[in-house]
Amino acid sequence: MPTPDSSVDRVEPEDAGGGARVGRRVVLSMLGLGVVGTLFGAGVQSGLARGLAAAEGRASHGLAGLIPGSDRFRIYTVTGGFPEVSDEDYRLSVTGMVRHPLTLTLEELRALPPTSLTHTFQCVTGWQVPDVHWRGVRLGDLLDLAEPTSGATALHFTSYDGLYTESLTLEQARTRDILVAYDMLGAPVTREHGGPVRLYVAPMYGYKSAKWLKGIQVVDRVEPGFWEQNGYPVNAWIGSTSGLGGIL
Ligand SMILES: Nc1nc2c(c(=O)[nH]1)N[C@H]1C(S)=C(S)[C@@H](COP(=O)(O)O)O[C@H]1N2
Ligand SMILES: [Mo]
Repeated sequence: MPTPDSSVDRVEPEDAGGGARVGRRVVLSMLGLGVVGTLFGAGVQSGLARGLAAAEGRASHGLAGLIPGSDRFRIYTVTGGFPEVSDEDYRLSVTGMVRHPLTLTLEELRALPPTSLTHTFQCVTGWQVPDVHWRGVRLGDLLDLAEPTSGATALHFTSYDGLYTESLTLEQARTRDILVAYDMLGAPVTREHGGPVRLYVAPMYGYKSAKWLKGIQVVDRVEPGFWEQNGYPVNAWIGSTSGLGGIL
């Protein structure tokens, strides 16, 4: 069972056990298993979780491959490549249900009040990297600038890879330990790790931390992200009962 790191505030699961399991059919077909069993038996759920972990591993074996980094991160990409976005060309947009849509350059992001944190990076498949230092702008601070309008309840994140997406509720997004990160391990986020800018959602499994962050759309309902459409729980709190970490 992974233990949440004590260096950041604990955030209790809001809807433990309620993680949506959409796209199970898709995952099962990816795994060549067909649609069998029931979603609700614990045994089946464990089997499904293991299968999903295998699917994530398989996704990392694209052209770019699974590259065990020297810092013990595994470098993931679902497209088989790493988008190349120069510091000069980088833009982050915050759009949708906001009073003030934003388009920020890297320079503008770096000029905003920074937040740093150190936390264990934890992939749902079981690997983790302790004491990773991050620096960036709190997602909550960006939202304060953009001012979501009434009726907004969720965020939809897109990536410069054109495929990866993620989601958070607006309430989750306002917790302290979520960064739009431009530094990692004391240096600019590398291209492999999702630079120049990636999301880092400290209290949740790694799949929430979208790399090559392109856009944040403020919306009125949670749209499950890439892995969530393939069966991962939308609720990704580390150690929550609906996470997969406890059985891997
Ligand atoms: N764009 C994009 N973001 C992504 C992924 C991905 O494949 N593509 N993988 C996710 C998963 S499952 C994990 S564990 C982390 C891994 O981060 P790393 O590749 O920097 O180690 O990135 C997350 N963000
Ligand atoms: Mo992951």
